[in-house]
Amino acid sequence: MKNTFINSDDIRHDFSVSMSEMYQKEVPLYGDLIDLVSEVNTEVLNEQPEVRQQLDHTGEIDRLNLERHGAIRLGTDAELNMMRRLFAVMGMYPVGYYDLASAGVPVHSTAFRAIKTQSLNNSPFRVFTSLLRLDLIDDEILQKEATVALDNRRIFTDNVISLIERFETQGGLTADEAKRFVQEALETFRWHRQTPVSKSLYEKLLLQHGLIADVVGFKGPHINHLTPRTLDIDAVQAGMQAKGIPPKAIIEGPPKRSCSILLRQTSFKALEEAVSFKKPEGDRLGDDCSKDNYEDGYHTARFGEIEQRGVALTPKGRSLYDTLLSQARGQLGVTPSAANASEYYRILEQAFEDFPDDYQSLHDEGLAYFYYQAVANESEASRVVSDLDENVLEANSPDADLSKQAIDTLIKQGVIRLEPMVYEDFLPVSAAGIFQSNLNDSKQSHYEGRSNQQAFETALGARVYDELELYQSMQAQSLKACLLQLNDISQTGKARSKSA
Ligand code: OOG
Ligand code: NI
Repeated sequence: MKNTFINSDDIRHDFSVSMSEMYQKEVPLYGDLIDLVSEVNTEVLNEQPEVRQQLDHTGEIDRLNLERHGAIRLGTDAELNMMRRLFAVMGMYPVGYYDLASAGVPVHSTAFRAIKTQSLNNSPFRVFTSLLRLDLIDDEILQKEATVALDNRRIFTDNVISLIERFETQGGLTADEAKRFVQEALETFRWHRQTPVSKSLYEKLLLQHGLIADVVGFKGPHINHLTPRTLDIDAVQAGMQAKGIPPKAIIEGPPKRSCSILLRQTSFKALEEAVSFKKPEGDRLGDDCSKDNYEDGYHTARFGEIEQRGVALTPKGRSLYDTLLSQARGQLGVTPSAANASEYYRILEQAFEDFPDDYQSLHDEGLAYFYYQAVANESEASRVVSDLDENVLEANSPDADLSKQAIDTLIKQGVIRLEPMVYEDFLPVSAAGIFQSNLNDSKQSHYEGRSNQQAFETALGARVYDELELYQSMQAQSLKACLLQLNDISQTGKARSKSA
């Protein structure tokens, strides 16, 4: 008898719910943040029916209150490789490559996420995953000590590894296996108060970089934040202050606009948490966890974040975004901070006046990605379909300009509706800002950044998906489906008038 396997989207959904429950217990302030976000979202949906309608048309309304993303930091190639296999069980694949060394953070990263529209709507949960670059530490002795510490840890349970192998050989997991998988996988992301390293090693690592201490100093890649999606990040930022949740100084990303683009993010500051460092003599006593083998200390790394997502940009739109952002930062002249926040926002808003702020222009100028939806009735559909070039109708016209013109006309005639495609990825400059504001680092590190996507992919054991290609193909598919639907509506119309 053939086993029935659980859909990966459902495993991902269950995992993200369990992860959120675990994190709310570990970091109660994150629970307060979730409450605030859901209050603000309810208000926006009540007061702005057009926002509700748009989320309804794109299918995002149902996913709004689900978690959006989390982040982890890994220490070795082998950890990254197994993590890829673990996420594949949940239908999450590596998308994008982010080099953060050039921004002073010694990691490179990818995001594990679903890649199909329907899967994203079933569960949008994603994990920003960074790999530490010990090759950037200039102190050779410390580099060796860190390598030994990382080589000695095991971040995956034996059970999760056998379930991953089972998934790979069977091609899926049964209901019972999926349930065990979620519980076992969660162990990797749990917080461990007792460190496997001594306080003195931890402090040396900390002096190199807060991030190195956060990875090498712990038993596993504890989830360091979870991020719900809000429909009004400015309201949440203000609300945090009012609720005594200490916010990060500035909102990263583009300025406030009528048509949100890409991603805006802010967070509450990382908490100082009590940890127990292994005493040097504790090493000789093996895994004896008794209190006597540990001494008290503190670590700062875990926080809560909020994001507001907007439309995904094409390469042309993205390059305009990058130009305007760096123009604004250049004009400010220093890193944006609490001291210059209002000045920074003013400059940013001014710079972004050059970025069209209505969906029609974003579409017509090829700056953003959209879903195409057929909204014609039978007679309209018959009329436009009979006028259309066969090639355009089958979405395989060799003449791109002709197609574009024909589609633009259909949009103007109101038989095709445009809906913005939400940006599912991250932004390197913003990510660096998030890292920095949560590491409690006063110094600014510099790394002679050789970006190294190839080494990252070798460690991963796979190529990362190109996010722009994914959006492009989602848009192309949606256009094809939309034209097909127009054709269907028109055929139904014809059949009906014949039989009448
Ligand atoms: C990841 C920081 C980046 C984001 O949303 O851009 C990030 C980390 O702190 O490990 O999560
Ligand atoms: Ni984040």
